[in-house]
Amino acid sequence: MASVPPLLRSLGQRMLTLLAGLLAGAIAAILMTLAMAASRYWLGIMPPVEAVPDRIARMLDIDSFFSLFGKYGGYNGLKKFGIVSGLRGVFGVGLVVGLVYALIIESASSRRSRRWFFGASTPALIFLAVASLAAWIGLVIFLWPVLPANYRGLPYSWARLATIAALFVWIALFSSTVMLIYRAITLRIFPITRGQTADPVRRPVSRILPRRAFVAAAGGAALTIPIYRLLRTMYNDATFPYDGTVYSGEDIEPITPTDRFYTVTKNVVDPDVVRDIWRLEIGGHVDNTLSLSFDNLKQFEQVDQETTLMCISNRIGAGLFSNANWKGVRLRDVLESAGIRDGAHEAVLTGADAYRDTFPIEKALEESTLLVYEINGEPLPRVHGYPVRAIVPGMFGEKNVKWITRIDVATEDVQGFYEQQGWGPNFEPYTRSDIFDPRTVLQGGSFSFRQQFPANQPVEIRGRAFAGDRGISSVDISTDGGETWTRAEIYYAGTMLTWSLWRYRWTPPKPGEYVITSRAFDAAGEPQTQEVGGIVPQGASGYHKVTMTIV
Ligand SMILES: Nc1nc2c(c(=O)[nH]1)N[C@H]1C(S)=C(S)[C@@H](COP(=O)(O)O)O[C@H]1N2
Ligand SMILES: [Mo]
Repeated sequence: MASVPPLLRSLGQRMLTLLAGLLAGAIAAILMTLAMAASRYWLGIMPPVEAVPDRIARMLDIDSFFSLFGKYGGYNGLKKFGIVSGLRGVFGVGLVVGLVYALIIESASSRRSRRWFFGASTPALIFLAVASLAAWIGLVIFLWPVLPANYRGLPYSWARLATIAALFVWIALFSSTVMLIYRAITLRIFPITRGQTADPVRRPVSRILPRRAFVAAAGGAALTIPIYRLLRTMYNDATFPYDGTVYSGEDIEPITPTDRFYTVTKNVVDPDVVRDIWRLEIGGHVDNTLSLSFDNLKQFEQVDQETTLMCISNRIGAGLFSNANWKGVRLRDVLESAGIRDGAHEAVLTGADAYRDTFPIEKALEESTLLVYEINGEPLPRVHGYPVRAIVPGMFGEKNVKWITRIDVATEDVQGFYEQQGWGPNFEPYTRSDIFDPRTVLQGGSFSFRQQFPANQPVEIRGRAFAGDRGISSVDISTDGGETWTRAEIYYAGTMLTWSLWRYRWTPPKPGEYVITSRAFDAAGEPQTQEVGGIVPQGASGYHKVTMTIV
């Protein structure tokens, strides 16, 4: 040891203090992650790990959104990627802050400065305070639109404050942990150097305490266990298994059984709303802002209404598409009790997940636009928006905001979650029809029936037809790819707001390939367009053409 030159020795010490900084930063990041996971799990507060990807998703245009789908394995893959990047980000920030903290505290100016709590020098304290404040303010600004999220259904006005407060607590916890751990694992000594007598000011240097560092590292490692368990529980509760559930198959019924109703959600873990703390706030351009409890809401006249919902991403022949009986109250009655002021332009609906969508005030005042709490005679299940969701007939599923917590009346154009990406501007589905029975398969971009059929034996072809809130008057079927048409039988008419189900019995004359297709007419007699359009940006159009092989 004696032969190690003093310069090298102090360099070695220097490296060790940087390691101490990294360790302090890592432990602080782990503790903050635990605090975030616990807040999300028990209090429903959305941590930046989840909020930043959610915020970014709203800023992407449709093309980037879909190319990310392709890159990360669909919506679910992208959601996972978002969370994993968030967790990595937190850890990365932790390491950087810890390192910078160590550098500052071991700098010449720190060595001359006074020490405050946790052994932090003035420059180190200023660094942490400025970095924390900047992070807090920066996050509040960047995340502003998603701050009202609260996955336990804390009322909208409180939810934003709760998130802002939680951000403060998480960041403060992180910063104080960096200080505390760094202090705990290092020892300040006042080395006696040669020439001491020439310099009366004795400046401290830090030396790492290996045993304490080891204990701290072990403690940090141990904290990953509860984090893992919380993340595991939330993973099991996540939307991955059911997001994108379709209602397809040859057994489609007029009313979709609740547990088979199609599902789409932007969330990694859906809201799990506590109904007793939940409120529906009405605000914006109204005479009186309201905060309605579930019981308050039920005081309005109750309505039962069958309505079909369909996602804008539902390709022709696909199943993001279902029909149910809903019970609730009219949005109009609720808005009128708040008093809509002159100049109202749009209704802006927000959910407990800070999902937002909008539609014209005229639509909000329509008789059939509802706030519902029952589906098919049972309370709304969690995945479909418990305790209350919007039903907006004639517009794509996007507008039917689930877990609704707030409605604002706006005087200018406000953009919804998907509208911001560039979907729309028209959110009314094209009239469409498709064949579900016999079962079809999509291969290389074209549909065919899964099985072959014998000649001269009748086969029953069934399908559905939908025209938003324009109703279906009739459906034609063609067995020659659209050359000639025959009227199909509508065996379930539904209402103006629902799909109709149709069937046609056909006896194929001789072996060969036939292209079966259908075209629906809305109640006004307008035919379905045959112009093929993709789902972007206003929903799909065109005929569902299915090849039938007769043997
Ligand atoms: N709060 C909230 N509401 C939402 C969504 C969401 O992610 N969050 N997704 C929308 C989309 S894209 C569709 S298609 C429908 C799906 O409703 P469902 O899952 O009950 O079928 O909900 C809409 N409402
Ligand atoms: Mo959707």
